[in-house]
Amino acid sequence: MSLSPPRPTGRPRTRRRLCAAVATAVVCALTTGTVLTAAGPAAALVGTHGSGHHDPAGADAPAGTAPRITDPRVQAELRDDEVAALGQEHAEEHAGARAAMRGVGEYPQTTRTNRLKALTDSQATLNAAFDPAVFGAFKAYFPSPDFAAHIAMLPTGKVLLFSFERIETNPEKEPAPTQTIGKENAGRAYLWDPAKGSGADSFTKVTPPVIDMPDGLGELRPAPFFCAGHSFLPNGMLGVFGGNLGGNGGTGAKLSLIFDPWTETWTRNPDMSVGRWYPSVVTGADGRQLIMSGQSELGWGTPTPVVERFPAKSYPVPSLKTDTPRNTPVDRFKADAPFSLDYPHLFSLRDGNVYAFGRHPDEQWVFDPVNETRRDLLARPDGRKRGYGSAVPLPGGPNGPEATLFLGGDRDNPSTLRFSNGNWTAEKSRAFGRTQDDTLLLPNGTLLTVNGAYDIRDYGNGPYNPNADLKYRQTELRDAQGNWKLGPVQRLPRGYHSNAVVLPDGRIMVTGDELQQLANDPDITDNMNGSIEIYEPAYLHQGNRPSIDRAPTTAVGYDKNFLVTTTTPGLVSKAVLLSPTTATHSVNTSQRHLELRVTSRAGNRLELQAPPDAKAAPPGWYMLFLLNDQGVPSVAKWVQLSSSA
Ligand SMILES: [Cu+2]
Repeated sequence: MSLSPPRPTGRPRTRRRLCAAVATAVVCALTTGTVLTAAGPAAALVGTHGSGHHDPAGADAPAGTAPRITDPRVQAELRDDEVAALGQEHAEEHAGARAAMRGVGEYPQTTRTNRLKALTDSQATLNAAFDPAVFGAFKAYFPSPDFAAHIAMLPTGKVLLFSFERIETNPEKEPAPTQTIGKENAGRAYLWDPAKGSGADSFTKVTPPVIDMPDGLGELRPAPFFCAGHSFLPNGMLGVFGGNLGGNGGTGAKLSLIFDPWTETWTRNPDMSVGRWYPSVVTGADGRQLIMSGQSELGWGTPTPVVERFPAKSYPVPSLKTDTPRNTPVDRFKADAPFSLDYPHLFSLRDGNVYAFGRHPDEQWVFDPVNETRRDLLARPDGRKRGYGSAVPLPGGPNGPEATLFLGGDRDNPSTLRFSNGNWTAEKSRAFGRTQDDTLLLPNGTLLTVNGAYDIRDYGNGPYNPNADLKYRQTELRDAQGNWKLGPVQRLPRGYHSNAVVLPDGRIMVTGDELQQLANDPDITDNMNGSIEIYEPAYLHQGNRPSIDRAPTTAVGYDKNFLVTTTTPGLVSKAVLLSPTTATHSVNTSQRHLELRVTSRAGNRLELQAPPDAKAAPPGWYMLFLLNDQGVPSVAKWVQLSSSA
């Protein structure tokens, strides 16, 4: 499929603005302090067009007389309709930009095959030095039908993967239809069922609603919900907000969608009031979702300060599996969230407030969801803007998390910072700075960092060069005392649009990054566009696991005691609730780890105490693990916490 450039609709507002829109087609998103240039020698043809993508006004767009085109690649891109609408010179500029975006020519299958073999071999060599009982081990690697720019661990045990239809197969070009207007700007989604193994039949397509988009073209396509934000509702459904309207460097869609894991279907609700491309969504103690930030329907450079809430306050919170929100709108939250940078980290912490940590150091706020107010927090003391990178609420015992750890997002700085009790403190650094990383909270309370890169579409050797500095493949492990150590390497380097989740059996699923998946696809002509790798933490290599045999099958109320049974009572010393997570772009608002009080035990029966209230643990589905005294977890049972139980 060919790359669709922005289509001029009528007169451009200004020439420079339209040029900038074309130039920014080489990136799907914009980060701080980076200059991306279009890939390949053709970039020279467009001067500074490919850089300065932070400035949607295109202040550095070339002016004056363009040279006559002699390059056949550029001539091939010249479009009669653009010549007619824009004039020869300007149309040539656009043609040059498109030629640059098309990269340096074919990317042969043999290169893909050889690359994957080289990565497979080097992974095996490097990982031979890591004892699985200490560092864990990468086990499986298999094809997936989706790129998985977005991921959600569902309470059915299946994993929802969603992204977009690619517009390119050459990993030296931009594969996402961010700049595409019309039906090729389309979403797609799949379920992976780990219970069915890892073959093609373990995946099911779950196409989002086929809709028209307000882009003036009237072309139906599966909803372009990529670059949206999401979190879970109390009944296990996933609320997805925003997406890609197309063009102008990242233009927000107003979409409001629900994925129902019980019926495996999508529902579209009335639109939000603003478009959002790169918003963040968090579920609060009241079971409602707060939706913040995102570039508006006007395009990149217009992050919306408007905060919206789903369901609107006058609509019920869905808590039963059958409570599918339909015709359910958002409403406007009273306080604004004027983030200048998108995809902030949001967490609902122990006091029931929503903490909103912007990527700009001065944009740190706390929201009171009851009074709908905003208050300033201390600025982040590193004083630096951060790119996309991970942040995790730290385990805080039975009362839920109070502190948050900030890790990635700064390619030059490996320091980590903790926010707790209103103050920032330094914690131990990781081995090197990385962005686009994902850090997961494991059942035993330790942290695992996977994925990462130098920058967006940059693995250390320049933009759109899939040949990575292989250090970014290395995992990093943080013990309960806060010490980091480097761990085994994953097969693919995975940066921008990478993802990972903890599976209920305690394994880790790693996926995402369409550029690397295209660069290493063993067969680019089949429908398996992506890949999944499975990492087994050290706790799966440390002897017998506890079992959990029975857990409540009806919702558990807050502060209530409940029974579980185990056939291995001698192996059980702790019980932990771990939330299933949903993530994208290194933003994971749903992570949460609560150790439960064991109130009594007799034989095979343990009585556990549920978290005290919804502030400690928002209503919803959790994975309940039993752990031995070394932190080896059982396979989890799914438990629902409910305010009405
Ligand atoms: Cu993106």
